[in-house]
Order: sequence, then C-alpha cells, then structure tokens
Amino acid sequence: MQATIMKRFSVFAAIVVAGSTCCVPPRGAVAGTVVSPNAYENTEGRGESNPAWPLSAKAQSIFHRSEFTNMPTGGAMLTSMNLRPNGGGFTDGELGFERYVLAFGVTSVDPEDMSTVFEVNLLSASPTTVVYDDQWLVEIVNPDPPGRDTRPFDFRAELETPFFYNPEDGNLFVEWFFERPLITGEVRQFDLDYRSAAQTTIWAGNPADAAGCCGGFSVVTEFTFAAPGDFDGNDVLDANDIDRLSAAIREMSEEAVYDVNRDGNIDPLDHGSWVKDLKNTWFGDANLDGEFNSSDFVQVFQAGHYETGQAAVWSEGDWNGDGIFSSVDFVKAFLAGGYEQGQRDAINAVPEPTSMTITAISLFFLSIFTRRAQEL
Ligand SMILES: [Ca+2]
Ligand SMILES: [Ca+2]
Ligand SMILES: [Ca+2]
Ligand SMILES: [Ca+2]
Repeated sequence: MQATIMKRFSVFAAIVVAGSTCCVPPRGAVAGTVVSPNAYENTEGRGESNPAWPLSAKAQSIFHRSEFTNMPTGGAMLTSMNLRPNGGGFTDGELGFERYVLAFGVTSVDPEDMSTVFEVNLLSASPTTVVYDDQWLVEIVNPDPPGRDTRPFDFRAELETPFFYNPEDGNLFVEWFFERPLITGEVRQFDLDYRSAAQTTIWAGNPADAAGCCGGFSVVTEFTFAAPGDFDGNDVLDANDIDRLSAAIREMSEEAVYDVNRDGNIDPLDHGSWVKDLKNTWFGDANLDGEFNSSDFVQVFQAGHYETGQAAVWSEGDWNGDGIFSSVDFVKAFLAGGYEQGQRDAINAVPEPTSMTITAISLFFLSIFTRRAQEL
C-alpha cells in the first residue's frame, strides 16, 4: 500500500510542479451586463413603432462584437437577453407568447451588411444553439409618470442554456421565433431606426417567409453574462461548476468556456486555475467554504466513496477531477498546503512552506487518513 502511494505521489508531484507556472484567468472578473447599442445604455432608442402583433413571427439580429467590451477578455457565458422598449405608450400589463424561441450563434457579417433574407444570414453564421424554447410571459412595469423615465429592461428572457460568447470569434447572431401572443396592455415600443453599425434586426410576420419584412425594428437590448467559471450561470461559483469542469476535462471537451486559464487547452491546469484563481480556495475544500479543514474530511468520508472506485465529485473527495476519490486526492490536497491554514487570501501573505515540509506533512496525513479510511 505504501509503495503504491509513493508511486502516485511522485507522479502527481511532477504534475503539480509542472503546472504551477501557467496562465491565470482574469482576476476579479465578475458577472455584468452589456447594453446594445452602447449609445443607448441610459436612454431610449430612437423613434417608435406601433406594431400589430402577428400570430407568429420570425426575426434575426446581428450585434457587433465591439458592443461587448464590458465582458471579460476571452468571453463569458451569456445568461439572459432583455429588451427595453420606449417609455411612452405602454400601459402596465403582461406581454408574452405561448412559445418563444431564441437561438444564438456567431457571424462574420457586420450588422450594416445584414441580408434581408433569413437563409443568407444563416449561411454566414456558425451553427446556432437554442438557448430558450418555452412559453414566455413578463410583467411590464410602466415608469411613473409614463414616458418620462427610461424604462427598465422588463422584457426579460433568462436563457435555459447559457451561451458562451467570445467577441473575438465574431459578431453575435440571434434568431428569434415567437407565436401566439399573450398580451394585455397597449404595445408600442420598438424603434424604427433598425439598421446601424451596432445592431440590425430583420423580421417577418410570417415565419415561413424566406425573406424578412420590408424593414425591421430595433430594441435597446441588454445581455447579462456570468462570471468566469460560473458554468451554470447561477451567480455562484459552486460545486456544480467544478464538477462540470472536471467532466469536461475528462471528456476532452473543446468548449472554450472550460479553458479557464485561456491557454488554448482544456486540461487539469484549468481545474487548478478554477480552484485557486477563481474560487480562491484550496484543494481539499470539499464544502467550498474557503477553508480546508476537518469538516471537509467529515463530509467526504460520510459520502463513503474513498477507494471504492465509485464515481465521486468534488464534494465527495474528488479533488483532482479524475472522477473517483482515492489517495491521489489526498496527495493533491496536502501538496497544495492549505490544510488548516484558513482562507487562501490570509495564507498568501506568509511565506510558502518548503517542498520538504509539504512532503513531510503530506505523508504524515496520508498515513493517518489511509488508516482511518481502512477502519471505516
Ligand atoms: Ca455556478
Ligand atoms: Ca486551459
Ligand atoms: Ca471547507
Ligand atoms: Ca480523484
């Protein structure tokens, strides 16, 4: 048993040393919003239309990549798409559709060059991803007094599938489809000035039309994006995120969102970068409370997967992301040196322990917990 541990120990020590000098994700990058056109961030759009809602409609939009300078370098997960109609002429009420579908992609075509033919735009865009497909119903809050203030972005669609968008890949392409309107209140909100360098939308009242309508509309649009590493877009860096990342690495995913350290590869270095740089915690912090201590051991041994070969996640002791909980995870955690050191920020102010010290501590704890595990 000891020989096996030592062998694994030396392998992982090499990995840890080799991986300690690589890239670092954008520190302090947080969730946020982008409003397009940028020029209308704090004002309404220009003009006003008063459409009669058709029974169903289709639209396509292109948002220029330069609109997204607020986002972290390297891109982020878009988590909602919200619209702000013009302030006047819309009473309180509900607006919705029995079915509302949004699909996102990326295109090399600029908004001003957008075709009025749907199929032409699809040809120049990447394969789109359906990000929302459900009934959609929102409550409209009219400013008081109506028309005086900028409206809120109360036409909100929280995406069912967050979309990873990196503006370096091109402009954001959105395809919309909606049918069977559910409306109370007067609808008069969209801009007539639909074609601009920032954003262009074409639409057709009959989705079967190959071409869009005679023109289009424009709505001041807000996209919300998640902080790096928040892969499920729930505004928390949690166990679900590190488990998704571990699975992505094991499955050799090529989804750019999982390249946490932005070095072009999706590998264990990204796992380490999530733990240390994004979550700012230690390997071994099973409950992700920012410290690695005995409460983490209680949790992982209660889960009961130690050396069973059964599938395990971070909260169950899989700290190296290989999908099981074994002595290798202990080596990883103790080599990182966070046991009973408190929060990571606190320990960063004091000198790192020497490698000999780490080795001695690691082997000491390994022997203790290997015995404990065998007794359980
Ligand atoms: Ca999350
Ligand atoms: Ca990487
Ligand atoms: Ca903990
Ligand atoms: Ca493991």
